[in-house]
Amino acid sequence: MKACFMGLGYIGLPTAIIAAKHGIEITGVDINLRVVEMTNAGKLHIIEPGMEEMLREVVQAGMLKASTKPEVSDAYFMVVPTPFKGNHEPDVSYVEAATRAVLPFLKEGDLFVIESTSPVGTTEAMAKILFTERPELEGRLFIAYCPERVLPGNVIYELVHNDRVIGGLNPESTEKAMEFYSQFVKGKLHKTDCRTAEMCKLTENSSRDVQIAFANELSLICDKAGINVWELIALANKHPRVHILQPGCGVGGHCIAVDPYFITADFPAESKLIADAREINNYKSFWCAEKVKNAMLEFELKHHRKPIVAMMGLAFKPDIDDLRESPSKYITTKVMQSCSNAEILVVEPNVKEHNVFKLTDYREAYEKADIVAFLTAHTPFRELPWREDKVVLDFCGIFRRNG
Ligand code: SAJ
Repeated sequence: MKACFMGLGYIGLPTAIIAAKHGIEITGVDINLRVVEMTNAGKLHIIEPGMEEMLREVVQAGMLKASTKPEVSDAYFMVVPTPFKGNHEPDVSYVEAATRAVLPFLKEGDLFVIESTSPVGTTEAMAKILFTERPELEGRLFIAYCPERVLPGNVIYELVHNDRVIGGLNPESTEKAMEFYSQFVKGKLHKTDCRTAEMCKLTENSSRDVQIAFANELSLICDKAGINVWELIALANKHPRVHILQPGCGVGGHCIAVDPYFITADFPAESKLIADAREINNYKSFWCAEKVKNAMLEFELKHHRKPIVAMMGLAFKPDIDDLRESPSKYITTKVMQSCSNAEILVVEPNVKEHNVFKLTDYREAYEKADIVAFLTAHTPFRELPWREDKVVLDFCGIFRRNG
């Protein structure tokens, strides 16, 4: 069987690699030439533990090749980004472009699957495009939506072991997509229709966003009330039916900070809680930036000199190199913009070089700084000793003390 993966990003590439390892001949398509060249050279352009060896194996075995153009296959997978526009309206133009790119290659009996997170109705909309452009294929293609659920950093395990929801345009399409995924997914495959599958993905990430917003709201309350929020949550979670998540410096990434808008944009009157959670999580980043700026002012008043500040972490969550939609990056930028003459040391141990930020080693920055703001809870930061002589703003619970 041949399959074509449109998009070799954080999800498309690992899925293509795992499918190739299970005997499916893969063409991986990306518009970025560097990604194509690196993939063909067996080099992973993302950080994902264990994935590079697997990539090398499937490339050497001739089971995966990357290209900037699709090839005739039996199944086509749209795994491209779905960002939002300035007004938080979802932007499905990449899904549409990928759909149009595979259009000329489609033949009777082919499977067409969208994995990209998409607003409700996208699969039907893409089916309409396919059948308008290729009317002879109407009723002769299998079209389905199957969202991914993997957690970056644990992709090899989760791609295979997580349950998947598969929603076809019709029951025959669902069955055909189930057949494909059953080749490499060990988790359960759950059948539904495409609208429910689309909404299911948005629901999963909105649910997490709402729960994190609750933790972040608690952190704001505790800061005012003089209560250690980490201790509070640990104690409340001793209740058998309470499972509060951890506060942080906001919610980042390209999923949880984005997907809820796909619901609020289409159903604004009905999604008040989801919209509020987004606002709370965004506000938390603003609040953290203000905290750092205030600490800098206080330091200057007390010591009659400008402080050296360490901004610890740029990635959107611990132990990854992904800076997309990162609250830490937003906070660092805000602080640098409003305190342009202060010495600000930017730390991100998972990135070697950055085109905007000059990066400093985390130990050196911690040693040198008067004010240390922990933004991302990277594991190496946890080895650092607590220092009474510094102002430590522990936004992500490195020492489990309030910032
Ligand atoms: N965060 C907190 N407190 C927490 C947990 C997370 O502040 O207790 C923050 C993180 O620091 C990060 C953000 O939330 O900034 C998102 O991180 P995450 O680990 O919750 O999720 P992602 O974005 O890496 O992956 C999510 C996952 N979805 C759910 O857990 C419901 C993953 O399973 C999805 O596949 C992925 O989105 C996706 O691609 O949609």
